[in-house]
Amino acid sequence: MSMDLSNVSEKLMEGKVDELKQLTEQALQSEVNPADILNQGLLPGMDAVGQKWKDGDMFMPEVLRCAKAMSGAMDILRPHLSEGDMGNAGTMVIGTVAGDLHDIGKDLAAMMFEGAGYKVINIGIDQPNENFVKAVKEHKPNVLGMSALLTTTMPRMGEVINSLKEAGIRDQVAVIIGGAPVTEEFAEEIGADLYAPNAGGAVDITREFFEKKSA
Ligand code: B12
Repeated sequence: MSMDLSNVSEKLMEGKVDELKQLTEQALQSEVNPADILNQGLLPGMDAVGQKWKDGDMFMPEVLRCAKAMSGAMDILRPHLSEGDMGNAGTMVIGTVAGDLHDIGKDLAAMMFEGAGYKVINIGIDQPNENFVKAVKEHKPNVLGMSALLTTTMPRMGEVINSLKEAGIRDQVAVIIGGAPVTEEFAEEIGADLYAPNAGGAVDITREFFEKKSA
């Protein structure tokens, strides 16, 4: 059944967590195609949030509320989606490095990648270097994301990259790093493939990276 899903986008943009959950459930009960709920309702809403944020028309607390609404709706929708519905952009492993407990930015980045059709494995905060390597071996992602918010934990990112080299798997994965103190120069210095100053832009530069690679 088809249905106007702009109200799904609207509730997401207003950050109405419970109302969006109800709406998602109602749509499923009315036999709206789950992939349509995602592609015509949630994703355009999240895109618009990302754009407003970039333009300075929305602030962090509102963005977080929208992200929470998206996440709640996805919990309801996920069991109804087939692998194909989720998009096949690839797989991402993402985590915050050892000694670092900050996860808000990492989770936003994870959500943006999920929204762009990635299967995202979020390994959490304070992850020892070897856990990143283990996760890359296990899940064979095409993207590895690392987050650090402290100048004292940033060096862990370079160490993980070195461990990937030692394990002979560095070339199998594109490494993208982020977090407030991280810079483009730092990314270059430690041999990361990509750096993004914000979560919205991260998806775009990753897409460009793979397009260039396959050209
Ligand atoms: C919230 C917060 C906390 C919370 C974290 C809660 C949580 N669940 O995450 C708590 C209270 C736990 C905390 C603790 C500490 N914090 Co703190 N914290 C912050 C604060 C205020 C906001 C961080 C945040 O969430 N920002 C919002 C998100 C959305 O932004 P973001 O993380 O930068 O992420 C964006 C981008 O960077 C990017 N991104 C982030 N990660 C990734 C990953 C990838 C792959 C990609 C592509 C993009 C990406 O995308 C995101 C969205 O655009 C910052 C100040 C600041 N302005 O940054 C200090 C700050 C980071 N904290 C700081 C400090 C010092 C600490 C403590 C040591 C304080 C203390 N003395 O106890 C502890 C350390 C704990 C630890 N071991 O990690 C300092 C760091 C200084 C430094 N340069 O090292 C800061 C800068 C505050 C300051 N000015 O002093 N903190």
